[in-house]
Amino acid sequence: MKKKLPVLIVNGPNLNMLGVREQAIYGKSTLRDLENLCKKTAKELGLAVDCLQSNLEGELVNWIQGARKTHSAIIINAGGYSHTSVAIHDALILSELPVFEVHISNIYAREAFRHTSLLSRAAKGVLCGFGIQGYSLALQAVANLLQTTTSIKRKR
Ligand code: CA2
Repeated sequence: MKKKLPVLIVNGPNLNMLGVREQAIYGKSTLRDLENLCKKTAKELGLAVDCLQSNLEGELVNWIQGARKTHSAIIINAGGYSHTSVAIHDALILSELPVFEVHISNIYAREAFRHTSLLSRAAKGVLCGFGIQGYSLALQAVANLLQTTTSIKRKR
């Protein structure tokens, strides 16, 4: 059986500050906890993950572009760039990979400027308000999708 490519998990600006401040909104978990949860969930699902975080928009774009041939799917929380970045939207479309967008908080229960994500049009699914558990749910969605895709391919 062909080995599955890893899933790229991309976190954007300020997510390196998780667990340090604003615990009422984002919870107590740190970025390290979040990444460990992703690795544990991925292992249970028979997937591999690469976890990256950057505060720089261009670096996020470069990683997404690079994932086209090396990864099977992208799970992204682009932080504040979700609400502003045409460049990240375009890179996600160009990647031609299945994309799941995650937000730790429920962006619709917050300030109006957080209610629109420019990235959602490029996503197969959006999870928000589930805390860091949202990343596990997104990995389950990826696992289901890849299984379906593989079995459809096998049937042909
Ligand atoms: O809810 C989410 O996951 C967000 O993507 C988090 C972003 C925010 O700009 C989005 O609107 C929603 C912020 C990243 C985390 O910022 C922190 C700031 C201080 C302390 C901890 C995290």
